[in-house]
Amino acid sequence: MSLLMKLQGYLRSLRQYLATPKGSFDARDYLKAAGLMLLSMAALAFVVKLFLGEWVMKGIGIMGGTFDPIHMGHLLTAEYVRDAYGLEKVLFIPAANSPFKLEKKVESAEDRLAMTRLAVADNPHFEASDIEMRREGVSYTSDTIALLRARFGPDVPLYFITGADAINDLPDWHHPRELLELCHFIAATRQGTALDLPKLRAFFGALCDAHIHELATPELEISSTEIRARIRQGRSIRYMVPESVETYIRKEGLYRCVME
Ligand code: DND
Repeated sequence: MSLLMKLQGYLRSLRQYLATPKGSFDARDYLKAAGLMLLSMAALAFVVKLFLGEWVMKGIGIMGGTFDPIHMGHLLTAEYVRDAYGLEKVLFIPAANSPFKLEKKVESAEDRLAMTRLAVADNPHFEASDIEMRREGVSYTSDTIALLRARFGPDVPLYFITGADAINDLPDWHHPRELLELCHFIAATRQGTALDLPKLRAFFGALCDAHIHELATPELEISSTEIRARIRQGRSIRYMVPESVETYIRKEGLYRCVME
């Protein structure tokens, strides 16, 4: 029996159900009516996915960083991008061993993750992820994005958020082409930083314009380096980091003796 005939059968049953005094309605009719309802719901879901797919599938932002410590500049940029791109959420991923900072002395991965968790706690769209903390070795972004792509599936757009200064070095990252094929990059442009498009186009070709996007974000000239220096000098870091992060830094005595 064709699908159309089955559907006509179900419709007949439904009409019959509505027209029949309820006492004479038997179990098979109820089953048919339930089947019809399920079929209608499946058809509706299919139509929504087909026509509203782009709208339904909101993107996921990924803010990777050493976060030593995380500060208001990171948070403001992430929120600005989230709002501009209508992202469902932004994952903050502290790097266990940041590829370009392997020689650098940084606070422990646990402390940086704890500060990241505190910093994002009051934003329902933000989430701290320990995905890089659970891996041994260098925290290559290409490995992280491959894992996230597998977790979220092929259709959900992934947006890696980064400062424009960092994105100009993208050709030097681990497996840069594979990485850029798997996700989009949002380059948050700040004062004094601009995308080096000729360099990026020469390296990535058409993928550059398709997957690298520039977004002018408000400038908050804060850096983790400055925050660490101010802590060593006994100066205030209020309003540079969330209050909860400052409390954690003071409580754990971070950055007091870490020399640059
Ligand atoms: P950083 O060490 O620069 O992080 O690392 C950024 C991300 O790039 C991490 O996920 C790294 O694993 C990844 N990376 C870098 C190099 C090579 C590879 C991967 C590879 O796979 O080969 P920071 O904590 O210093 O900064 C985090 C982000 O915040 C950066 O994108 C930075 O540009 C940005 N930022 C600001 N944005 C707005 N306002 C401010 C900012 N200060 C830093 N004031």
